[in-house]
Amino acid sequence: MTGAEIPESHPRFESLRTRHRLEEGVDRGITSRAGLIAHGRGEAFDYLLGERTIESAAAAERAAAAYLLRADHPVLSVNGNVAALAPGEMVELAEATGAALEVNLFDRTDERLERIAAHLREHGATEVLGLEAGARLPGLDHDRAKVDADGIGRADVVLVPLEDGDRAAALAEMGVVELVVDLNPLSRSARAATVPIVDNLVRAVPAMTHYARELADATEAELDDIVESFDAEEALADAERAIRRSETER
Ligand code: PTJ
Repeated sequence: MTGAEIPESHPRFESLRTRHRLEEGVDRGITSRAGLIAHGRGEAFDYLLGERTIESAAAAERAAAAYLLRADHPVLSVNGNVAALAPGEMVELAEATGAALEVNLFDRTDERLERIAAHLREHGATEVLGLEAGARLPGLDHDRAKVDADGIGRADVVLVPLEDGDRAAALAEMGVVELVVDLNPLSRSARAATVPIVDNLVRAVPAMTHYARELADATEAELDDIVESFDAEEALADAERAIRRSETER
């Protein structure tokens, strides 16, 4: 059965459709093959969470939106999985928060960078950073350290969905506010984050856009309140409890 043929009545319709988007991403040279493996890991956690946004994740999404709205130079980082799963949704979040979009790859090739940038433009992006990687994250070897000097290189707040642990730690050490979407609450990325969002990217990005629009007219003081009342450790502990207690029968 191909993705196009999955009937909507199928009990695992959403999950299968999401998988199919990643397969297409690999076929189009956007997603790496390792991205499929990473997705499988994410799926397992999502299954245990009941494939829903738990309350603490919704609070994290609202805090992330507030951080993005308060920022001077917010950047949304896009890798091969994000580009396949939520290209239009990332463009909408960028518009709702005034953030820049930067393609930033773990497994960096010029071909994939360009394909992802073109894919984002097809989904409405006007400017895509990351092709000129004039800055480096300290303490990382090889190409994984490369970032855009006008993007992550000078950002004060960065959204990094599905990031690898080393780079998440390097960004955290630079003092950047890091908003991490990762279904694994035990991952080093989630633990390095200022705001760990333990939710599926396909739910988390539209949710952040929703909160950003809702908070568009909020005062600085209101945004500060939201940011200050968010507790990252508690959010991680809550997600871990929800996964361990999982009683979902499917
Ligand atoms: O496109 P590239 O080259 O930048 O590579 C991207 C991947 C994702 C392959 C790369 O960053 C990688 O290897 O990541 P990891 O170290 O496997 O981490 C991915 C994390 O994302 C894991 O903790 C997964 O549980 C989680 N994850 C996978 N799919 C989703 C997810 N979290 C949220 N939503 C998802 N859909």
